[in-house]
Amino acid sequence: MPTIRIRGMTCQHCVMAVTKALAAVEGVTDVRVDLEAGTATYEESAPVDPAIVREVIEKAGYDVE
Ligand SMILES: [Cu+2]
Repeated sequence: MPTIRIRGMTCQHCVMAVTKALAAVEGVTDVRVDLEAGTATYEESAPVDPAIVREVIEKAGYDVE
């Protein structure tokens, strides 16, 4: 299960925004965002391009480390 580090999340609203952005990516399921750790994990039902994951998170307004 991929884990990514995300910068810029400060509250539950950020968690929801990142969760929604990730869940919308084809092949991504079971998104879990940890606000305190600044991480997100997900399962893959099909191969997911990490570049697309980075792109949607950045579009949502956060930075991927
Ligand atoms: Cu927030």
